[in-house]
Amino acid sequence: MGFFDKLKAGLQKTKEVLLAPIDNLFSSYDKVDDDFYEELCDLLIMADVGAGSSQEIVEKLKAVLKEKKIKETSAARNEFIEILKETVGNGEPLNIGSELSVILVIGVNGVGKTTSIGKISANLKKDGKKVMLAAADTFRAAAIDQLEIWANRSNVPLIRQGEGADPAAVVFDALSAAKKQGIDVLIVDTAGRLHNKKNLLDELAKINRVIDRELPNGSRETLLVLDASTGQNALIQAKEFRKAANISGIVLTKLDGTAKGGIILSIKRELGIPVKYIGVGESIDDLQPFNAEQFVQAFFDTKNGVK
Ligand SMILES: Nc1nc2c(ncn2[C@@H]2O[C@H](COP(=O)(O)OP(=O)(O)OP(=O)(O)O)[C@@H](O)[C@H]2O)c(=O)[nH]1
Ligand SMILES: [Mg+2]
Repeated sequence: MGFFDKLKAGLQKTKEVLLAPIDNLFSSYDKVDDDFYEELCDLLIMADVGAGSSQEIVEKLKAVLKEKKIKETSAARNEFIEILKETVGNGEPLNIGSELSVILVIGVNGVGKTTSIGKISANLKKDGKKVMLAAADTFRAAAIDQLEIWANRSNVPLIRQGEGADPAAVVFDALSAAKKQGIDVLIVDTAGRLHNKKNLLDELAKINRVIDRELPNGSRETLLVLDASTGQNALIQAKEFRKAANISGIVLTKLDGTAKGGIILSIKRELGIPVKYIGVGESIDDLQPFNAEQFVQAFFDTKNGVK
């Protein structure tokens, strides 16, 4: 199965709670009216789109339909699809320069940081980049071993120290090794769980200071990994991490099998950060750069039925 088919299959549950009721709504009304808009807004909110974003989508639809003098729900549906496309925003490419670039990967435990790093390495390697990984999640020995498995899988070097080592020191080592070996992209795995939240945010700040010092002009990317199945909670996590890091992109994982994929419609508005990758499964090719056009197409492709 190609990525598009996996995406389509993965979005199935979200379609059941978001698309199917909305399609029912569009077909149960001939013409749009206030009740229609109100019901549409409720359906969006129930599908984890978030109250603010849901209202904004409905207001935009109202404005467009008024401007184009559209009253029939059949024509309104096409305008609705266009608005959703706008709302998810465009994917943006990774900020990778011609010199050594660093991708710092952050997020709470279990969201899919290490797995995503493995998949991004494989992606970048396919594009001809020389990739290196840094195991800066030193909180658990198993975390380091897990990253090593991914490093071996995509055949890229890994810089590691022992469990409990200072993560900033691991990053320092990795930066020196990467410079010596002419690496294009160094990807840094970080801990998602520490003794407390303050430690975690302080540690990230320290890692950032090391990168600032050792690679002042290098291209930087800080990817926050969010688990789509946590729905609106993911936004709360994002707001916390923002306090410690300048997040440049979101990796939205686990869109497969969740009914809460509607979260993707509130990320741009609530965070103003582009979604750069989406994940739809556990294997190496299940993470791809985000493409809004493809996403919306997969979402509305009902050739094989919504259910
Ligand atoms: N279904 C599905 N599972 C995923 C996806 N991405 C990651 N996972 C799974 O989620 C689990 C956690 O992934 P990890 O990569 O270990 O998460 P982490 O953020 O590194 O976790 P910590 O190291 O504990 O902070 C693993 O079982 C992954 O296989 C995805 O897109 N879809
Ligand atoms: Mg991990």
